[in-house]
Amino acid sequence: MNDYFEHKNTNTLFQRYKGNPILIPARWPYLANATFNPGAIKHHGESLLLVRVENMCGFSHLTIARSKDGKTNWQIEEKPFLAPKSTLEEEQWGLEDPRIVWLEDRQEYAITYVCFSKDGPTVSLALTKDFETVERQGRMLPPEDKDASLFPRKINDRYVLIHRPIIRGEAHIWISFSPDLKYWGDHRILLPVRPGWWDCSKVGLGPPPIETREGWLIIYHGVRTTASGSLYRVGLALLDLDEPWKIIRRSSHWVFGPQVPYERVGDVPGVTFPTGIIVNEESRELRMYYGAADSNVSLAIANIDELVEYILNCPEENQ
Ligand code: BMA
Repeated sequence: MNDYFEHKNTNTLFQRYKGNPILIPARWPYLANATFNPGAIKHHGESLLLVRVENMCGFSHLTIARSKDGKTNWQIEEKPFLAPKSTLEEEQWGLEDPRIVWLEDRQEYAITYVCFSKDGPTVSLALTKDFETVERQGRMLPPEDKDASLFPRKINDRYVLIHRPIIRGEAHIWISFSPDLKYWGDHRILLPVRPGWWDCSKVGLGPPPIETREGWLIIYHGVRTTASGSLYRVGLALLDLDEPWKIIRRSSHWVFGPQVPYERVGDVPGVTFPTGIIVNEESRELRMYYGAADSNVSLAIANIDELVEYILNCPEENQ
């Protein structure tokens, strides 16, 4: 707690793209109330976003948008890629907030997304090789669970999942392990909420973990409930490469949060909710795609080495 007056300005780590918001419901090819919280991945040289689209019944589905430069000229598909199936109990109230990783060992993409129904939110897994056909694998863990992503590779021969169950009303980030993507165990709390801090009410993983030489870089959202609603801001953590349940550092400051009108005005004001990243290994540019105010998709850009340097300089005791 000795860095209340830290001098480095954390507000400059991410730069908002000048053309924000990049995707809005008014430009959708079909009627939509909100377009937000997208999964992101490079596919055939293009940036692919799997966007959460809320329809006018208040239920969400997931639709693909592609762009050559990742910023402009988004080609939005006319039909959802993943829409709730009437025969699946867990999908009755819609599909939300996908995260995407490329699983090298299986040569396919894994999409973890939230299924909503009267049972509460749960995380389901779908696999695709081409973003044309998709195979649902069902629920990964019981409700209530959200904000989940696989790591992009096995660690010590096990798949690893970060997720956010709510247990006894507490919303901490957990980590779990599986030999086969089906049976999960070795569950433990990874990043707890910090009473009193900006991330005191809830925390949840943002985009998938990013492998760096120094550790797995984690971008997460932290929530504080205020008199006029919830504020969703963004923090960083760094996990040990081989033992990812060990936290090397956790930022004491938030590094990104609602500031500009398209983040402060919308269906849920005061929300910045990152769910997708695309990293350019050569230029070191990290593009963070996020939902703003539960209404639009926006983009913020950082340098990955600067993020790692920043987190390594955060004091150890804030874990
Ligand atoms: C969370 C999720 C997100 C949403 C956020 C802010 O609980 O449901 O989909 O963006 O709340 O409303």
